[in-house]
Amino acid sequence: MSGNSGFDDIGAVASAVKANEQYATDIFAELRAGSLFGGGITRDAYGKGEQFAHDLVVRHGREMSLEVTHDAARNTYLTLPGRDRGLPSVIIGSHLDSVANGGNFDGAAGVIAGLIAVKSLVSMNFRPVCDVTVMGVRAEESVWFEQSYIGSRSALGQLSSQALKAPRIDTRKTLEDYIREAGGDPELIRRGQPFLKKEQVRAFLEVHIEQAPALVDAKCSIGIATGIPGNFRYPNVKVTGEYGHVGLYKKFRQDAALAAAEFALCLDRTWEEWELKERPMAFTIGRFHTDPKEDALTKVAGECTFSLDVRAYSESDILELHETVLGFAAEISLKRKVRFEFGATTRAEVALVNKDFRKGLEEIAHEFNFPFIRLGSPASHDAAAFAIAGVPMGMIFIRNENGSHNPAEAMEISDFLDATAVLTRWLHRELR
Ligand code: HGY
Ligand code: MN
Ligand code: MN
Repeated sequence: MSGNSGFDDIGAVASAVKANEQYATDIFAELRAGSLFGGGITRDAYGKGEQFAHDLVVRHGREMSLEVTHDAARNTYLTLPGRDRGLPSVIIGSHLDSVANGGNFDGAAGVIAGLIAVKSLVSMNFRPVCDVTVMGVRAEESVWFEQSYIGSRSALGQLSSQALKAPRIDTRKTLEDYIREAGGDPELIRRGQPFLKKEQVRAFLEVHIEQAPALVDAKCSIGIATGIPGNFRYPNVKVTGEYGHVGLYKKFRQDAALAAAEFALCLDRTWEEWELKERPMAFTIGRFHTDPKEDALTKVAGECTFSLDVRAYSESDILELHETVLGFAAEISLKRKVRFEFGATTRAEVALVNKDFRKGLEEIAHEFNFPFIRLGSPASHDAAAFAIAGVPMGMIFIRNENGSHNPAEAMEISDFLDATAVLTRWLHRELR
């Protein structure tokens, strides 16, 4: 009995998910315990921390008798076979790496939500019409190799061969060497050989913590995504001026630090103008420093480097912001007699959520009486890589306190269970 016939009681879905509260709590605790390095949570891409997380979800997948597979990038796939295995599958997942000294929920909550959703469906004797795969994605955090969507783009045959050459910022070992040592096959990735062909994937659904306080403000446990911002990044912008004596008169200075600071403030003023015009964007200078070998209290800085991430929700806005950024650099270079070298760059396109999925998820939130808001994602997510590759995607956000990419990142298990119940019900409703 597939448990699918005429079965509309969403209460059964809610209680099946709720019954897994302790199980979910225990997995998060196990995950935290195995991710503690240097005092905080660090699941370094293709390092010990991320590998621990993949081993953990594989163990739980095996205990649930799911089929375990990996692809050339060593992404993890845990599959509940469907009634008709020839049909395109549904993939539910997120990334298992974290930033250094980050939180326990960024990415991992989406993989554990997938496990709980499958566990709940199985407990209801529900057999989906197609395969449902929980995916643990590799190396989503760009902090490690300064490349976007490594694991998901590899799975979809869309990772550039230049990305494979990228060194990890702390060890300088290349991505391809890490993939090889993890038992993967960088050559297959270089050839753009997809493990996931878009015609074989019916949907990609990602549950993820919000990583900003909109849901806390709105007093909602969940949010339904409308889109994921695209971005352009320059990890190492270098401004070169001239080192000089601390007493040098202003008109003779070629001050790299002030030039970089002026660039940042120009961009901040642009952000304020866009906010007034209700044009969503964001920019982040996460690193900003003079050269520690040369800088000094009594020297005018002759060099300053900084990282730049600029994101927005339409391709035309991204292009406009890119022109704006280059314009500021040109203006300030002339004015301060310095040189801006932007260096290597990466780009991720804007990704829109599939409208039918969004509507379906909102209907289900109403069914459960979960108050929710629609949200443009503040962060980028693997679901964007799927949408850009032509796989329809949807996202459910979980309210989380204290933001993200910091050790104070928090998430209530009850909010996690609300998001998981919506995910489970979507699978149950769409795949009967
Ligand atoms: O860039 C992002 O927003 C994601 O956290 N990697
Ligand atoms: Mn994330
Ligand atoms: Mn993140």
